[in-house]
Amino acid sequence: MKDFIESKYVHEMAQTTNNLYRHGWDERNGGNVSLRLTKEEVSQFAGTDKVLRNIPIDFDASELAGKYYLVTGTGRYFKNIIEFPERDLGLIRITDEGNSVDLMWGFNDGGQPTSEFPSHLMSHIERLKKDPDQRVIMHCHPTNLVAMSFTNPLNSKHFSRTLWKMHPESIVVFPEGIGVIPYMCPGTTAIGRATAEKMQNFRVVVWPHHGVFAAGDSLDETYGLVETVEKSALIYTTIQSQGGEILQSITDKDLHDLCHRFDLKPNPEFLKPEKVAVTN
Ligand code: 2HA
Ligand code: ZN
Repeated sequence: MKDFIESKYVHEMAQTTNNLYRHGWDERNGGNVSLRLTKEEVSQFAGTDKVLRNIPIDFDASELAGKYYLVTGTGRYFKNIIEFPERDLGLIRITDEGNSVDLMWGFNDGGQPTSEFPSHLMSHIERLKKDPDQRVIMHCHPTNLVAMSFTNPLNSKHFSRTLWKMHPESIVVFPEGIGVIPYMCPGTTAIGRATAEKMQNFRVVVWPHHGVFAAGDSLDETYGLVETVEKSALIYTTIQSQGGEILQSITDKDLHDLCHRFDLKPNPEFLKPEKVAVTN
């Protein structure tokens, strides 16, 4: 029986956090990722059936009792996870009471889950209601998308349409659009609640002046979703740096053609042209 450190889950988590770092989206201890695993998946590996220690959490996660998550540690640098996975990652199981987690593997220098873990769990709860295959919550700081939150109205429809029109892949990859919340203090239950509420309808939620929360079935798919959003934001930024004057672009008719060609069910409200006044 292989040890959990040799599992594809640890390998994929180390690769993904390394990619996030190398993309420049997770400086220093920025960012956090959680991946839900099943009991069957976990029990194929040695050393995952013993509770190493119990860690209290600041949130009632009883709805997720018994579920396993591989999660990045608080204060850890994504730059380092690939080299020290057993120190900077932890495999936890939510206790029946839901006010603490049992550590089954990792965090071997006394570490704990990310400070955003309550926000992750709140989002996991919402995404699981939508689709039982959703396993990943990913938080990172994509530079161009964050920059857009200083120069654009903080409005879900406006952000979604702007990004859809920057590249034809956008509406294909996020036909439901993306959600935007107001600026809020990170690491709080309040931002977790606001994010989870948007997660009822979107897989990507923008945290203005900070970053993004994204959800998906797998680490690859969630990473690809953020990549596509950020690529459109980069094109937006590049247009601004070329003077900002748009001579020709992807039109509303072009969006409709994409929906038809790729059999998309886009957010019908976001397909309609924007009025001048926008609200969240
Ligand atoms: O984990 O990015 O928002 C560090 C952060 C908090
Ligand atoms: Zn952050």
